[in-house]
Amino acid sequence: MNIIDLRSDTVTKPTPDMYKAIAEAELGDDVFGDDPVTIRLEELAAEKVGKEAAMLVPSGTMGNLTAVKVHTRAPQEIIVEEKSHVYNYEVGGMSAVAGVLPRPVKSNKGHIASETIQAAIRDAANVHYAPTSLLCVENTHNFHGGVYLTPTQMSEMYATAKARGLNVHLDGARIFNAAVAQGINVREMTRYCDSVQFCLSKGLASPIGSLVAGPRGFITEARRVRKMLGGGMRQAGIVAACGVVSLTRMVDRLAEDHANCRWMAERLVECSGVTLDMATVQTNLLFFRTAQPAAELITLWRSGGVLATPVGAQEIRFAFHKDVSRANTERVWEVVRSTFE
Ligand code: TLP
Repeated sequence: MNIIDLRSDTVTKPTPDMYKAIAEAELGDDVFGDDPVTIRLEELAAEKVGKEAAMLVPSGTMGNLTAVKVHTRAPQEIIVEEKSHVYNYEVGGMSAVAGVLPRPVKSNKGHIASETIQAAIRDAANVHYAPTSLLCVENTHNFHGGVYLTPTQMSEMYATAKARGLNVHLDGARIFNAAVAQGINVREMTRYCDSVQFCLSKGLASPIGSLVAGPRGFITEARRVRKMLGGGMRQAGIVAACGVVSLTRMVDRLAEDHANCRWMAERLVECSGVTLDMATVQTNLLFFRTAQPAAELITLWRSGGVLATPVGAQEIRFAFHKDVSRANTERVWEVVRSTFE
């Protein structure tokens, strides 16, 4: 049986172009700084997000942790959104490795109000406090349903943070989904952050890899932190070759994932026993609540060849990506609808 895997957009397999690029990659040693394809990818990435420099890391988690460590000095506080990936799904690395204390705050689907940021800042003048030095934002916001932040929302948060002397790190794991969904250039959002992490290994279909981008001095320091974390890769061109394909040929295609996601949402929302907020259906992630236990449904669907992830006792996420075609989406609907009838 052909398995349709909606567990995550991280499951995508490399494209034929990627295998070809791997085979043709001229390799060096990236810790010595002489791997040509990695250099090319980093330059391309920096240019795409409008920053001075960029650095390849093995994962989004390492990218976020590296950025947090470079931006902060222990013991400081950093403001994080309460449902953010960096706060909930990165094993507390920011505390274990960077020695910082996260201060989680509420938001409107990832958009943190100016007053909320102001109220969360711990002033260095108070001897009791670990002073705040960084604001982390996430775009698209995974656990708010894959919703995007607009340039206006990003600029508001950035202005508030900068006025109080904070830096802003953007977890832009899916920032290209945010750009494609809004029909804008990714730079219209990344200009409102000091550093950004984005993933090659999600909708952009690379097997491995993320980039951290920011000012040149920031990236120089980030290279030291990456080495400390064990993320200095040698013939990294094997990975970077795929990344170049991701950035040059895989971005516009994300619109297909968004369309498949919407197609499915429009049908699921009509099912009795499903609660789904259509306003959150903006990119490739589809979250919905179910009357039945999520684990039961997921087991049933697995026997029909459909894999999905529970995100709560009665909540499920479907992630659409390049290995889920419209025909696959239709088959998922056939499998899923039968369990709701
Ligand atoms: N997200 C994964 C899981 O870890 C939940 C997924 O399937 O969505 N930031 C955001 C917003 C993410 O969604 C993820 C991965 C990361 C960072 C971390 O990236 P990796 O998995 O490369 O460390």
